[in-house]
Amino acid sequence: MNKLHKDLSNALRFLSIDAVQKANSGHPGMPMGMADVATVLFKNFLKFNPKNPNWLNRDRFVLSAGHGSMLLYSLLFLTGYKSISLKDIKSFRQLNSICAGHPEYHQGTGIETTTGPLGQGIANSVGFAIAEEILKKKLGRKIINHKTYVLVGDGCLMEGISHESMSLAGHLKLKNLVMLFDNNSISIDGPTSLTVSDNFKKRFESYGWDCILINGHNKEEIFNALKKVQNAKKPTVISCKTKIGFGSPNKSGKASSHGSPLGADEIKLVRKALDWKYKPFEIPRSISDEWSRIGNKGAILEANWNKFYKRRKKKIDIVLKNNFSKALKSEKKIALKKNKSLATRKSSELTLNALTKENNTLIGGSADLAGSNNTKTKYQSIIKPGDFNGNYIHYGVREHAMCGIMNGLALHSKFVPYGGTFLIFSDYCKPSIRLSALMQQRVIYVMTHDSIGLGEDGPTHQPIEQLSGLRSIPNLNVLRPADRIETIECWELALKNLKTPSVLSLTRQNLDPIRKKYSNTNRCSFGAYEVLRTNKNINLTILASGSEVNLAIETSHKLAKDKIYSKVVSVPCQNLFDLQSKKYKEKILSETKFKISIEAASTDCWKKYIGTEGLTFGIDTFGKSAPYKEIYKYFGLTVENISKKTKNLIKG
Ligand SMILES: Cc1ncc(C[n+]2csc(CCOP(=O)(O)OP(=O)(O)O)c2C)c(N)n1
Repeated sequence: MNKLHKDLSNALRFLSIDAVQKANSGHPGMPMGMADVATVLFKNFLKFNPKNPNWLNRDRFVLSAGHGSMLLYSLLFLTGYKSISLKDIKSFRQLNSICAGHPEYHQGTGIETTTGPLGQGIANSVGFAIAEEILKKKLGRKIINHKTYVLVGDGCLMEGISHESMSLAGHLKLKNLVMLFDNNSISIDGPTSLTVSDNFKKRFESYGWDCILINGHNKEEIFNALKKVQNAKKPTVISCKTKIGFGSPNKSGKASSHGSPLGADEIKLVRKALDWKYKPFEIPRSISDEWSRIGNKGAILEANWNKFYKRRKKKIDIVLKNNFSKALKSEKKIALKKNKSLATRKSSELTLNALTKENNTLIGGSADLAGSNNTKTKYQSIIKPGDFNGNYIHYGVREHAMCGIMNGLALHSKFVPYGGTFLIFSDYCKPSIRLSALMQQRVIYVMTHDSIGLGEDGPTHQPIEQLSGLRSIPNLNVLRPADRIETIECWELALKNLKTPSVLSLTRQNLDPIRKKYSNTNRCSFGAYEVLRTNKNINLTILASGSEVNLAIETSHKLAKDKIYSKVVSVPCQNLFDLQSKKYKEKILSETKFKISIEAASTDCWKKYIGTEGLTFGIDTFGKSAPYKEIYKYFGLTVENISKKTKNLIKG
């Protein structure tokens, strides 16, 4: 091993060791084990410019094994990213430090995505690689031609999402995707032989990936493997046999180096073993200069690229332009003219038709439910193996991967990914939905069959607690429109909220129109708004969402016959309503003492609105298998039952 390589990789190791020791928590083992691979990658292959972390044609480096975050922070600091200083490294894992426990995405910092939940980074990187291929088709190879490198551990590869994502990546022949597998055979509980006997090579090859086996501490082998993948015809795993905690006399190769500080005494021994004579956090000038030189090369690369980019900038801006407003406005007018009973999943399809006719930054898809989720429009074509002219992805029955991949698509450039499945399977998507919200990414989840209204498929397919659960995720808009106009408005909200992902909760069954007059204002943007009142003076407020707004309207009319006057409030988005002014919220909620809510799902999230004098009509058990009108009846979600109980409440 030559001296320069040793110095460069040891700089990464010791920054990581010292930061973890100072924080008194963290994971030194992985950075110590993968320092050699990272050094060769950044020194010889990775195309990046620390002066412009947003450079469109940079290679993406994703640390899926997010617990090894100090490896990434050390690389970013040493190569000259402004986002991370030595002071930041010294405040690793402290409040508000950019060097958080696990990498947290912030645009323009070099941290490409938030990782930590193992395996997510793999799905994200498949999204990056797909985005690269689509963009390359649209803009040409001189503008877009880069790779995505994803560093994964044994843990990432044990997670189901790795199987789903890698299988799709192999199928699509994502030759620009390179996985660096930290094959150290250690995880937290000890050797991976406790749990895994996979033949990795066969596993990867069966997905359609190439697999190169190397010694992850041999500079030449690392170099040769990375050189080979520059002309890959398939996605490739470089399986790097490494020693976790490399250099630690007592802890290397052991789980004890995985997730705790090495300890002062052991660190002294590592310094000796690796011949590192410097104090904690000290990087000698000669070594830091070398790392800076590595970072500085990127500016030249970008400057050369810029020559082409500038020439074509106008065309690129047109290709990447999102102009959704015009399409949505005219769709609203058309919808009012053809106002008939329609399932909101169908209304969503009609909206998407209008959107995809004009815009090509929308990348649609579904987890094998394209026809049921109504996500594919006549203007979209399919992305196929090796052919990225299209804008619709058949994700297969891989919900979790779909959502992680959509995060990658959104992070990569200006693409707006949307993908469909049944609302019940949001449970299979949740870890990635949560990350869209945490990363403030505009990802749109089209979730149909959103209640017992789906009928005969029964309780396994009928969402109950999903809406309440999703609504409690910070920075996620759960949009449940009641008719075609609300569906258009909800799509507009999903597209306009650039830093908030959305779940569109849509029905299988037809719904009668609620909104019959054109309004320029997006009324759903208030989260809740009045759709009907049976008198000027009222003594009841009925809150409802989606398919239950019609039920609320009928109930309101029935109660009026008994001189109980009410207003009906459609609540397409609780999250947006909660953000309204105090005055607006009071106008909606404080007019009457009595309030009831109707939603064919868990009543949990309605309790905050109805107060102690109210009633919630919903379902707090599992659903039933039957024709849907019978199930509504079974759970008391009928005009008769709701009006009877409400009358008792008010009249005592
Ligand atoms: C989804 C998920 N489950 C569990 C964890 C907790 N966890 C963090 S690291 C780790 C073990 C990872 O092992 P490996 O990938 O081999 O990392 P190494 O020990 O080589 O650093 C676990 C279970 C997590 N971060 N994410």
